[in-house]
Amino acid sequence: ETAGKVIKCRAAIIWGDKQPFSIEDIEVAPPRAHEVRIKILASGICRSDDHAVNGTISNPAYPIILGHEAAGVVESVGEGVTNLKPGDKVIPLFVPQCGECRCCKSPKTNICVKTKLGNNTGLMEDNTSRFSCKGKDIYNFIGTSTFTEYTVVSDANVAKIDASAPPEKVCLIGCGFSTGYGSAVKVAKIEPGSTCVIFGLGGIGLSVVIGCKVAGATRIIGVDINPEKFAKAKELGVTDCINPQDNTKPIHEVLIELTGGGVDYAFECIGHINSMTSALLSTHYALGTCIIVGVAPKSSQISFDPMIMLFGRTLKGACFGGFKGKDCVPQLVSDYLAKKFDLDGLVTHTLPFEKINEGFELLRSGKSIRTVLLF
Ligand code: PAD
Ligand code: ZN
Ligand code: ZN
Repeated sequence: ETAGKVIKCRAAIIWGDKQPFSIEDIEVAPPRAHEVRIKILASGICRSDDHAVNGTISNPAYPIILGHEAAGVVESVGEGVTNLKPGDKVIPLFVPQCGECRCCKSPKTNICVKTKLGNNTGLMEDNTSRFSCKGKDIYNFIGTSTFTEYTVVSDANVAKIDASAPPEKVCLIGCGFSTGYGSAVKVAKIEPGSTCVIFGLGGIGLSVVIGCKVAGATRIIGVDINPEKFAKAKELGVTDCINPQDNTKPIHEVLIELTGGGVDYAFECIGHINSMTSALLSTHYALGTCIIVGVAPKSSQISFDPMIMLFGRTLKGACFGGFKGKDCVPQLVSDYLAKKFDLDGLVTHTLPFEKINEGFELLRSGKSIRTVLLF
């Protein structure tokens, strides 16, 4: 019985700017009102975690526990938590769903006012931390923190899932898979017969590919500077692979020629401002839509001739594939179990949690799509 008590366990801590992960013994305090303590079973490594390590995106002061793509089991719940109980299998949500704010009440967005993306305080709602190590408080990451054996999240940041779901696979529904898949099926709402291009064939881009395929796109073009990504992309449904470095012409010109005037849908899944502009320019000038999924470095700016928007192109962006987490994550897990889509191919590596630094090396060297850490 651990309920109500401090739990001593291990976590991967980043102590300072650009430092490696350090496995430490930590203390995890019991959940307070409207909080849930979760035993993490599996956690994927996403490029957004690496952005946080590098300071590419804004993050709070160190020390911090990163990680946001996981599956686990509820260990205990705080006062006022009525919809979850110990033993429930869950996925933590980095985009919460409080159910009460203006955004949550609108069908037009999945963002909730409690979302910590871009303004990560690293603290719980009462401005305190549940993690400590060597007498120091440790910050959390975008309402989740999953590179730890136990975490505490707000009850707005957790979705209950089917008890039979394999955590080492469905953890990807906590970020990468849903982000890409939803960008295709929910944000773009691709029609059958569409032509699509995906810039960046990592975990996010390949999940867009899976969504394009499910939605019935007939031409799916993949763009990446790492040709080692092309074999898996083709397996998942990409019809044409292009390396921009093999062409002397700008990539958008290549794509406009290849598609007879531009694509119906372009997805930027890298996080580079230049490829965001290329993606926009590769869409058909009147009926094309560009969706920005990649996270660009903080304070970057894009400029383009506004005339390119005048004939009706659409430019959008989305977090977490436009899915409201509590409403959609349980269904996505059920759809996975019902084999409506297959995400197993995205998991190229599994490692014991202690080897987290090795997992990040696999991502940085371009060798992995997703590495899943097992606890
Ligand atoms: P990843 O590193 O696995 O994939 C990126 C891919 O882009 C790799 O295959 C690279 O080889 C390729 N690439 C790099 N530079 C170029 C270039 N100049 N031209 C073409 N290809 C290139 O990352 P990921 O798939 O985990 O994440 C991709 C981005 O999406 C990243 O910026 C991440 O922070 C962002 C993201 N957004 C959300 C969201 O909710 N919007 C969620 C999760 C991740
Ligand atoms: Zn992510
Ligand atoms: Zn809300």
